[in-house]
Amino acid sequence: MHPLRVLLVADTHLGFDLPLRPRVERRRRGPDFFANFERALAPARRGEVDLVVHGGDLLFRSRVRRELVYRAFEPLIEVAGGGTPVIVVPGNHERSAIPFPLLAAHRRVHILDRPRTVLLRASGHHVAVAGFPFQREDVRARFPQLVEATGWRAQPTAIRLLCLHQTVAGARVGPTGYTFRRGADVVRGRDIPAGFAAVLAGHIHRRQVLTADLDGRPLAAPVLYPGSIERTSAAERHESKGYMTLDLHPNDAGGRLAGWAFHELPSRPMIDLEIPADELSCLSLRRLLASVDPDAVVRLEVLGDPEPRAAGILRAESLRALAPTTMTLTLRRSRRARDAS
Ligand SMILES: [Mn+2]
Repeated sequence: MHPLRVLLVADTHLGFDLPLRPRVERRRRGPDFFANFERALAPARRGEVDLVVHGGDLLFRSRVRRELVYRAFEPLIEVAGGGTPVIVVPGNHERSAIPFPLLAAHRRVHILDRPRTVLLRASGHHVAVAGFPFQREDVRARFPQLVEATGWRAQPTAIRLLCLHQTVAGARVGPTGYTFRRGADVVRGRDIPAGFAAVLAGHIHRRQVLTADLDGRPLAAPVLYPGSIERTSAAERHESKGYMTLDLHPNDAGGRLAGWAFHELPSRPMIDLEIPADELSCLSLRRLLASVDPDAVVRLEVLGDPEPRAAGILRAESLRALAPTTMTLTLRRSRRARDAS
């Protein structure tokens, strides 16, 4: 029998840098997020996967205009319409924004809007997908009861998946690899019960797979974070971005993860540039900006206080004129300059 192939995407943050009526014409990052979401779903549109799981944070924040919500759900609804079931874990950004009436019409889109277990038949397999929406309060203490509240144990299914939008202990983020350990918002590895083939998770933007708890003991099931599909902050600047596919085999213990792959998506380089205030001129700045990838997302920091006559160069419209039109440039005032102002 074929393995069950699952496509896992998360933290798409749609709507990021996508103003409805932009005041100025400059390159925005919003379309990059939509483009990568489409790229991530392409295998599902081609019928190459049996199930799609969105691990949460579909949208970039919880209060968004209705048009954006529809645009964000549309690709998922199309995938479901093509015959592939879709599971969505509500993340911290969309619990209140999900258009339930719209989705209710699609019997293949399932939202884990409360602790529950969805039973599916996909590629000949009986699959149980358990999960619950993002929990802000004390998930560490409540995790075991939340998992039990899904009702997963009542399902003697040969492939079981647990879907979350939470931090699991041992997850690492940031350029220096900060590791989450003991907070009230951090799930203990040992609290993941035996009986699942894998834990499919969103919330952590760096892609990773956890297989052991903080003491090095093997987890009852591997925890897979595909990470975000584009960089949402400078802390992610060195990370590759993408989505995952998983192959699962049935057995009498809830199934087994036979293999997984990370599929990298294109993402624009994120670059920090510095210029000393006393070297600031149109010419020097143009040269500096021309020295890096014109497609980059650049943060420019001016070290020190520019002279009044040079300060005009840092006005938004002047910066736009000096940077390549393909660049996204933001100004980051140095601490020294801020303290002085
Ligand atoms: Mn997120």
